[in-house]
Amino acid sequence: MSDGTLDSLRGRFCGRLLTAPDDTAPFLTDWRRNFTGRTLAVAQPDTTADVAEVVRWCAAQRIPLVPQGGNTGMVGGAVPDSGGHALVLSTARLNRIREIDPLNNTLTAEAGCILANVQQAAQQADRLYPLSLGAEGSCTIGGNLASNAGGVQVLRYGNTRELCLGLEVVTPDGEVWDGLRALRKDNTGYDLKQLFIGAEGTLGVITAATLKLYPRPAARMTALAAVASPHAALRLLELAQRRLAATLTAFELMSGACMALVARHFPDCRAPFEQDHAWYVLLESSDPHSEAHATQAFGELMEEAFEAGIVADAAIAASLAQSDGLWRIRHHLPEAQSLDGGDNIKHDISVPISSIATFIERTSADIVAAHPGARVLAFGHLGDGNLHYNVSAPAGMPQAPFVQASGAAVSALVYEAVDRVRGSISAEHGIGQLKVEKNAHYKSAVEMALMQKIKQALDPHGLMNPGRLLPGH
Ligand code: FAD
Ligand code: 2HG
Ligand code: ZN
Repeated sequence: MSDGTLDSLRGRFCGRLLTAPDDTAPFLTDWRRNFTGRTLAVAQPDTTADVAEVVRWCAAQRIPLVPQGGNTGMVGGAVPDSGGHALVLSTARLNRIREIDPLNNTLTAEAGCILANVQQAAQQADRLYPLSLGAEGSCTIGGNLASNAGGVQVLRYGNTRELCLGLEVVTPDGEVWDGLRALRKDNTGYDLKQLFIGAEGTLGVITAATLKLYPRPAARMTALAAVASPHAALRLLELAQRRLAATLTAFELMSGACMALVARHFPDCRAPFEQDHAWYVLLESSDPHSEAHATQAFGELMEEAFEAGIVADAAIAASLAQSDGLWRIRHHLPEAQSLDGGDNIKHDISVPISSIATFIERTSADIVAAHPGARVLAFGHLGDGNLHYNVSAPAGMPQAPFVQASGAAVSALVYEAVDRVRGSISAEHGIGQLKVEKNAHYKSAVEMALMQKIKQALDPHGLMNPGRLLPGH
């Protein structure tokens, strides 16, 4: 591609166009440092009209386009391949909150808005935008939607898919679809927004979204509970759901090995218990009534859990600061893993909640038998049946040679176990470039063919994030 051709783009849109290697470098490697690509340029449009201009230019020149938000994705979906022919479209400058309607409980934000800023804007309007995850200080609304992000409150509020009422999208031929409806009921045909949510940028560029807001809870209760096993954690989940009903907003599982790993790399993030335990649950309720009501309901739950022998020890946060302290342990887990000798073998899986405990028991035994010394780091969103079932190199060994030698065999073992219980090989992180083959292997031929037909209909030239999500594009 000659500079002259890029100049034709430069002259037509008002955003920023980065071409110097130092400027484009941060956009070319993913968060886990597994994938590094090359690019023609990074375009940072300011408006939806400018996004459309870039997409039309790419369509005319047959140039592949890779949408990128905060680049915090776990599957390499937001970085280009090594060919250097693709243009990266960064949404960083599409960062305006267009409207908040407290009575309708909706907020309309542009795709590049950082999730934490949207949460804050909702809070300033005395509302809650409930999507919450460890990367919320860097990830964007567009990236959340394109990957249908989950996070720690899915149990109560659903995935990003359930939090979206309307979308604005630039289609692969550069048309703008204004689907920014703020309606909770709309039965007028195919629900097109759902096609773009979770499509990982393969069907178009999301430029704005109308999101659901909720009343802010009157009180929040957080506790860290020590339990003997995942079976005990499931008993606690059942009890918590019975006692707290819809006020139970988070239920996270962490193994003792995970807790020790975080404490090793972040010494101020440790469980407030005198002794170590095999498993931990971080649970939270969000009560609509009052502090007193929340304290009583939560206290009674923990009392029953102790009396039934489900919980061995527990720390209930007495202040917002203590609650944040408990969450800090949980949210430092992804970083602690990468500080532990490099990126490990990750499996973001979901299985029926009822089979989780047996799954962990059997699969961990199989892994250790086949790969002596391998360290299973199991944690995740137990209330959603979503485990981060990660496997690290034996203690003292760097991750890279272990992943290279054993990664494929370990993953095959895990995914076969997932498949046996009709689980999913990607619960919330998506497919990106990491799991394209695995996804095609485990999905039925009929399902893959339907997805290919949709891709072909919307993006016949295969220019939108090619090689991601679907094979052969
Ligand atoms: P990016 O990484 O930039 O992009 C992700 C995908 O979306 C790519 O395929 C990209 O091409 C596409 N895309 C981005 N913007 C657009 C757009 N405007 N239009 C079309 N396509 C677009 N995920 C969870 O689900 N739950 C978690 O609990 C969770 N925790 C995390 C914790 C940490 C510390 C980190 C680093 C990541 C975590 N993630 C989690 C992974 C990640 O999915 C989320 O961080 C987030 O949803 C990605 O948003 P992003 O803006 O960074 O997207
Ligand atoms: C989380 O829940 C993220 O913290 C990342 O989804 C999980 O590091 C991981 O595997
Ligand atoms: Zn997660």
